[in-house]
Amino acid sequence: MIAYDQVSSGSPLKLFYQSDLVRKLVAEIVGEGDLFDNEDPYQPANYVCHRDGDESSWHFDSDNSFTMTLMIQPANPGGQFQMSPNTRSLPEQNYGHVSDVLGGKRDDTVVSVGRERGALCIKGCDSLHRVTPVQGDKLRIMGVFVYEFSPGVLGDPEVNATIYGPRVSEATPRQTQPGLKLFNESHLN
Ligand SMILES: O=C(O)CCC(=O)C(=O)O
Ligand SMILES: [Fe+2]
Repeated sequence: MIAYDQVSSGSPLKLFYQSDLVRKLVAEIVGEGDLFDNEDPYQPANYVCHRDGDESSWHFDSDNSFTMTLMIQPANPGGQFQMSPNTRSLPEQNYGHVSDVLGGKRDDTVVSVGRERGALCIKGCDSLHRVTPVQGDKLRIMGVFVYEFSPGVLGDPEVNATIYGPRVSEATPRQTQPGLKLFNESHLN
């Protein structure tokens, strides 16, 4: 993960994220009203890089949110984005079906979503998904963007510590004053 504070201000990743045009376009697609930039120091727009052998295992993204990714450089080969659409339908968790997908018993429901360079993906939180292992020397580089439905939202410091490691956990006070800020759950799954 290359966190927001590590990306230079003139970077295309930040210009894209901060663009009113992009924010409005995404708000129209999502259809839940206005969107706001996340105000966390680390989370708003990140690069996620997968090297040879790296993968992301099956997971759901956090509830009540959407996730937006932009393929910057696909791997070759591997690094396929796979999903089993609508594995759950909250509040129904559909554990039986989830278990079958995880156990490889419902591969018939799994689709590979082609991600060419420049492909933007906006998805909800009900579909199990993963990234298959990257093979070879070509780095898989994905941009991940976090927009919010209300202003002033920060990331959860504990989640940030897990995602970004000691650099962040050592810089973040363990106790935060309740009620001052809204924390999202992690969108950066
Ligand atoms: O890198 C990807 O293709 C998807 C990563 C992911 O888990 C997500 O977009 O929620
Ligand atoms: Fe995810």
